[in-house]
Amino acid sequence: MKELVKPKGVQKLPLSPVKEALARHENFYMTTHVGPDADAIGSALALKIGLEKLGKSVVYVSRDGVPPSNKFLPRTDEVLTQIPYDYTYSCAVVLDCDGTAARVASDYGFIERARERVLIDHHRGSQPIFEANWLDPNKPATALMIYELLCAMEIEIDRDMAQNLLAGLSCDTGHFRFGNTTPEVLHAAGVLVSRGADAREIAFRMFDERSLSSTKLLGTAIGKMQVEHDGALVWTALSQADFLAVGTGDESVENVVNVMRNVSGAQMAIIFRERRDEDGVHARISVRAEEHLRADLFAKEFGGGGHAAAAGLRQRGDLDSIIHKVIGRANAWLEESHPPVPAI
Ligand SMILES: [Mn+2]
Repeated sequence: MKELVKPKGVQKLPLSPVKEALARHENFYMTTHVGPDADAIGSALALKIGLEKLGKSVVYVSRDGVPPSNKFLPRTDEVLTQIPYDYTYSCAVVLDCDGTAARVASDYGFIERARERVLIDHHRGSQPIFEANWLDPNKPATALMIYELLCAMEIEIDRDMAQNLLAGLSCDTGHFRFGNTTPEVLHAAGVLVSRGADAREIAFRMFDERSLSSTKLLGTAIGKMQVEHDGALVWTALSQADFLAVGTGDESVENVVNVMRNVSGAQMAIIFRERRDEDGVHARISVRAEEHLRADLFAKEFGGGGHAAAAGLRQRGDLDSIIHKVIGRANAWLEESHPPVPAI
């Protein structure tokens, strides 16, 4: 497979080798990326159900389990955190990640010892490292690739598969709001709804539902919001005391920064979350920005990373001095020009 590796790092490969590999084997070991989202889980469960319809056996292992907001998806009880000790398989299937040991939510030995390995992914930079690879960075979601694969394999999509695939499409397109909401995605979504997928339930469970304590925390965050740079920079900070006052952990504020990003005129939004652990105090910082502002490069200056529109970083020390440093840099950042987002 080595001759397929192009130096530029972006791969687009056809689906037929993957289709043929899936047809060749009867027993599969499947896994997805660490910290799985609905695209990973939905894609894996839909393909698992589809292969089982052909009489094949599939074990899907995700070491990190299923996040609470995705537990409503059908058949998530079939997601295992470890492989059953007596399970044997000939083919390993890795979905929605680059298939490297650092990214998969599985002991790598279980992938290495398969006779043949299959990789299906839409992330930029993924390389064809397995025997059969279908890589396409132009696809907005792995769920769209699985939908196309199931159609190509002429496997009927039932309600459980449809719900899992629609959740995957919804996850990676921000419920059909991001720029990657292509005609193909909307067409697939239409077919999936016609097979019984419930778009209302997916929108509510994955995007709108919020616990009472998290809703209170949103109020605190918005109440403390600061605006600088003629409204281009919006930021807020939540202290450990703010979290304790509403009784919630910091995982429930991920969407607060998106609310700030939606303020008219805001080009960059930043949230600081103070955490205390055995090593002392640190802040987790999330950045959202217009793509030309390269949130990823901003975060990188502080040892973080991410995407052009969404990135994160961590800083040790006292919250006020971290805010001073990061907001000071953000004000200057808005004045500077940045390298364009690399094209696919
Ligand atoms: Mn994905």
